Amino acid sequence: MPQHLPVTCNRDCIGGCPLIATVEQGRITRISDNPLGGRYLHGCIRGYQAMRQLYAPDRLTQPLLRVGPRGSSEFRPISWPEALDRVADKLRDIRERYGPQAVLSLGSSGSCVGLLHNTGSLKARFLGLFGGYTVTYGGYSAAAAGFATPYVLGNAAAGIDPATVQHSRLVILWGANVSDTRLGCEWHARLREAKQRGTPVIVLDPRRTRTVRELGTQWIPLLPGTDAALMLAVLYVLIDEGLVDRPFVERYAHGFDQLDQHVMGRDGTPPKTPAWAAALCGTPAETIIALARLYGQTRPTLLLPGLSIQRTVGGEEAIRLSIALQTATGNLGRRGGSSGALSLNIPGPRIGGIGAPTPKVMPAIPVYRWPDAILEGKAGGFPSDIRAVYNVGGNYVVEGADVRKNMRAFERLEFAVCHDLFLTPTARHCDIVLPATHWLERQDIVTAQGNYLMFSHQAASPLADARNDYDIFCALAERLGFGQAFSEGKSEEDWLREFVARSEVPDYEEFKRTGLYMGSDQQRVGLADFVADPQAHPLSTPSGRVEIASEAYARTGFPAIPQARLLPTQEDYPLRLITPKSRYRNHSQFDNIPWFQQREPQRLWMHPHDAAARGIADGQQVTVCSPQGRVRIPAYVTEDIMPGVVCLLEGAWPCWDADGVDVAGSANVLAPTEPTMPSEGSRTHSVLVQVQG
Ligand SMILES: Nc1nc2c(c(=O)[nH]1)N[C@H]1C(S)=C(S)[C@@H](COP(=O)(O)OP(=O)(O)OC[C@H]3O[C@@H](n4cnc5c(=O)[nH]c(N)nc54)[C@H](O)[C@@H]3O)O[C@H]1N2
Ligand SMILES: Nc1nc2c(c(=O)[nH]1)N[C@H]1C(S)=C(S)[C@@H](COP(=O)(O)OP(=O)(O)OC[C@H]3O[C@@H](n4cnc5c(=O)[nH]c(N)nc54)[C@H](O)[C@@H]3O)O[C@H]1N2
Ligand SMILES: [Mo]
Repeated sequence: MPQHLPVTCNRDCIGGCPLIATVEQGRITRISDNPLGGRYLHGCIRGYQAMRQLYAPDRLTQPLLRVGPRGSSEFRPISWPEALDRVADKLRDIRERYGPQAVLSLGSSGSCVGLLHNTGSLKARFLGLFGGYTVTYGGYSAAAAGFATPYVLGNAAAGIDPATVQHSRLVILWGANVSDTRLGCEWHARLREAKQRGTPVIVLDPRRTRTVRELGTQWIPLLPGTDAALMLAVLYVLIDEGLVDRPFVERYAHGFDQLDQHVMGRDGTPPKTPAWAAALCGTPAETIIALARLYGQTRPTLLLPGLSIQRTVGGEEAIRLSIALQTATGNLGRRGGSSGALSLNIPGPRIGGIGAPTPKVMPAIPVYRWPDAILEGKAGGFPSDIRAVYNVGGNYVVEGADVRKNMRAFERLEFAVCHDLFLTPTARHCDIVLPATHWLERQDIVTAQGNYLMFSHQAASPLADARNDYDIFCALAERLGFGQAFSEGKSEEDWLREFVARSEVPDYEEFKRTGLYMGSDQQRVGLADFVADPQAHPLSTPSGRVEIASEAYARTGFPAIPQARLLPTQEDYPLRLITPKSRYRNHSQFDNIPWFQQREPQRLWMHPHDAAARGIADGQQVTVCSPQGRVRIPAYVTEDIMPGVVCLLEGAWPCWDADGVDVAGSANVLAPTEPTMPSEGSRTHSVLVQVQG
């Protein structure tokens, strides 16, 4: 008899999905939607096909010790006791000689939505009890938004439940490609329904994406990194045509006048007219005017920014402006509207989790600059000199900007250890690689981008000698003398029961049986209480209101009001490269699995004008160059991308030819580690390149 077990991906698509694994004779034969998820909660290809990752022939089965140069695949298998002894000894030795801050913690997104099997919190717990470490801050995903948003909205939860789209009369997907990137398991079905209902869904993206085709009613192309300029021009039309909701602005916003002056050019800068923006964004002025009019005349409007618009140079300002737009149009805190902040910040049901202590020694570096921190250390202004890396749930040699620099940084280390399922390029740069289990091989509770929780059963036995990250850390903690503090003597099941005991979930067994717990309110709107009564529920900003102008932000050295900060192209590098997500990968995951790789071969998207100017034909091999490196791959000549922009989906594992050119199409070979400021965040959609046939 086949068994049907509720499971949920524990990976970084910003939210899990309720799924069912069918197990026949000890083998998972199918993964499909959990029917309790109803019409709206669906999985995607990476979940339905997760068996291909689970049963991949290149899964790591034993601990490995490096015997060749860093980056080579020369390892020899060693036993678990030997591997654990070596790691514990080396960590102890480094702590004694240099102090705990010499260990840099890397990775976390591998399994990042599980409450127990969480590559971020387990590592933080372990290294915290170890006595400290150098931590990274900011995150690759949303450093600029994470930095800028509190200046505007304080620490309020500003997201919305996806079900509130039912009430929207206009949807603007500003750089969000939910058909491929999901951002939670519900958006796709909710937006498809909105489109079917006749709600206009406008997508602003340099590419005609699957989202444009499946969910959109209009595609507005714009040059990457120019969102702030286009937003300013939308504001210009709103102000000029009297479409700003003045009573709303008076009541809820602080400093709108200053932005008004800037937009209208009364502060000595040019007016931010649609024609002004058209020249910068490559979007016709009439299109901007029509967008602004429709937006200004339609309530409620949902503006959903993608994370992409803030992984650009000046991305901080794009997010500040999207909040300003939703405030100016009176859509913030209203059902069917949104705050314009990244939608991700609305808490799910209350539940416990495995905590991590904050050690006394914990200097912090911006994650985007981790290779610089290793290479430059204190002499370069970083807070520590790093000698070792502990990597769990990350493949940062590939995912961090500037792959060559990342490799140089690893070469500088005395010691590097990682847990992973595969011998990734990062694992190849480590001294010891410990084989970790897949999420289908352990049970956990998984959080989501919505008011629900999922229980994920163990549906397969751990492969060969692979171990749970939790068990690996328990064994190491034991050797380092803090075993009891790490595990508290608890098993996996003990932890999960305890999390539920600290939750609003009424019945552990029932939750485990169904795999899904739905919070009672699925129509939550962040900031609704503030909008209902701003005196009783002020924001935690200095003014208690939405800070369109922020004096505190001005102290970071950037203007108090959001302004467009554009990256000019350079003569040698006239094309703008964007590096978005592939539908068939999670960052670098699945790139080693042929079934996924074949579905979307790495190609350089290029507009016919740019191709013709260089004598490039579709399918032809091209070389993409930046100051950081060179990539050689086939061109994909298509009108689905704007002229002046090229696109290489992120996540391919690099593969070098004899001249040091990457022939796999690994986007970060081309990206610099110079961050966007003041957040020091990633800017991997602001890369300048040249392309040659
Ligand atoms: N399939 C898949 N889904 C994922 C992930 C994955 O690896 N694979 N990763 C998850 C994670 S960790 C994150 S952080 C999110 C990331 O979510 P996002 O950052 O939103 O995803 P991206 O694919 O980088 O970009 C989304 C869209 O923005 C467009 N774009 C690029 N630059 C610009 C710009 O300057 N302006 C505008 N308007 N559009 C621009 C791209 O063409 C793309 O279609 O996705 C999550 N979902
Ligand atoms: N050019 C460019 N670069 C980018 C981005 C971009 O858009 N463009 N996106 C950025 C973003 S938003 C992010 S979040 C980062 C993500 O960067 P990474 O965190 O490096 O992402 P992954 O490639 O998914 O790496 C996760 C690793 O964890 C392993 N893993 C999975 N599950 C487990 C587990 O349970 N235990 C252990 N021990 N390991 C596990 C996987 O095999 C994989 O090697 O990349 C960033 N890099
Ligand atoms: Mo991310």
